[in-house]
Amino acid sequence: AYYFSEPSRTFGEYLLVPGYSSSECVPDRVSLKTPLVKYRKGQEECPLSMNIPMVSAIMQSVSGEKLAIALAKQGGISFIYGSQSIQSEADMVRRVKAYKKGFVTSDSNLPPEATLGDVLDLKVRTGHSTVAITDDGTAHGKLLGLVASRDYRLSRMSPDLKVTEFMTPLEKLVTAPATTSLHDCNDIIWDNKINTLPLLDEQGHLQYMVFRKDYDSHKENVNELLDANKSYVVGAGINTRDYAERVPALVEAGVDVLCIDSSEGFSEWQSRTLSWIREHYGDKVKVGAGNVVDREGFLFLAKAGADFVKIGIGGGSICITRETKGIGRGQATAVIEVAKARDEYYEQTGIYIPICSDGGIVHDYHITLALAMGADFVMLGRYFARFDESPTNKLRVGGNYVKEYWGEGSNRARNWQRYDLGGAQKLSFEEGVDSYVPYAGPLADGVQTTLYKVRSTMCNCGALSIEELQQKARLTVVSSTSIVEGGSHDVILKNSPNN
Ligand code: MZP
Repeated sequence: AYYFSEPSRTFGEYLLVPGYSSSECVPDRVSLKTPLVKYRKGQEECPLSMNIPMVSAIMQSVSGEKLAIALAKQGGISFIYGSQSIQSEADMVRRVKAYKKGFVTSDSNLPPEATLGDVLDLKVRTGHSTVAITDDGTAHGKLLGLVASRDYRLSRMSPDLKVTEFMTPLEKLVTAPATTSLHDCNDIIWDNKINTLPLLDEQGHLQYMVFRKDYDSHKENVNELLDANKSYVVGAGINTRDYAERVPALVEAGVDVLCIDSSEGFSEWQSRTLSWIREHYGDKVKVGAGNVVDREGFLFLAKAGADFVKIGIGGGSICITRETKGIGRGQATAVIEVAKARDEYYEQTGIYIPICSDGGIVHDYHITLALAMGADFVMLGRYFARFDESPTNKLRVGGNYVKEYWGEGSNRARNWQRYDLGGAQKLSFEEGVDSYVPYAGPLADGVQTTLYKVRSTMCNCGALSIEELQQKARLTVVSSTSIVEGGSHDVILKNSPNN
């Protein structure tokens, strides 16, 4: 047998040591944009990227269509669960794709003096969660309107906010939906035919529409504009058994990216699935593979043609694979090793294959740790299951609101394909549990708070982008005694149920 010389570790055993942060390094300026699929880094743009480094788990209790839309609005991507019939999975994808972007807000209230003729050539100030619309497109122009995200108040207090002079009167505020992607709006165009204000992202895709008071009289034209090609990005899970039927159905439904959903990805089954997709669709269909926990597993899937590689065995909150089968690896160690292999592969081939840390995120800072260790994005199950938009029941248990959350390897999900090793078509034993998680309200609020923490930690490390974080991060293993020191200690908590 081969023995690894170091014990495998998980996120809770690490901390980031702060680096120098300049006054330029403020959370509002941090970009969380990240690649989703492989590309020739330095030579071309990544063909599919995300504005935030979060995707939702390929699970019945997590990624339905409602959550997919809510997460896409925040700039992330859901992978619709594959443990359902091909027809119903494709229908879910189709419904997400059919959902039109845009919103109508009753309090849209651009200043009355901003007549259409005045504002044809507007530019938007970027970098803040507030967008000031001025007549000459500069900070010195005449204020015509403000578009603010829900975290407007936070950003208003930010010392870096340079549009303070535009902040009054507040009645001129137009409230846009909570979003992090407003940071990315870099262009704004008045369409003088329809009295609307489309906010576009860097790729020129429509993110939000702001409507004038007289919207009603122009409704029909607006609906036309919410036209063509403006749908949310959505992913879907596939398995290594029925891909020849499932993949065409999902592609036909308009899916943007696929992922082979398996508890163990270092297998011939995965390379067969990837080869079939390449044979039938070339590079047009994007597909991730996994899960692996080491260098060999990564290189195998990279060479087999995966567009991204997912990392993690046994670390999921509902997972009992390590207990039942004795396989797995501490998530932090797995991410660190795979990230190193990914970087070497890039140096040798010029191809950058994004990697995803899947499972085991307990605290928000674990996301930052995973990114610092080299992950391009994280996949979360428990985290998203807690929100209103997850497909499960909200119940009251012991005086508290909870949501149901069950593993794909539980008897409830019976996703035998995820654990398939080529034998009988059944789940021979359980590898997951059925559970409750504390209810956490709307997804938008939760994700924004989490990402504010991520951005803040990145600033403590002097990083304004994920790539910079990966270069600058300094990590330390912590002793079990210092983990105790990290929580509140030696005080009597006022709100403790024991008092
Ligand atoms: P977590 O975010 O709840 O900690 O973990 C979610 C991840 O656990 C999923 O993305 C998937 O990789 C994994 N998972 C899903 N079902 C099971 C199971 O039943 C499981 N064992 O391990």
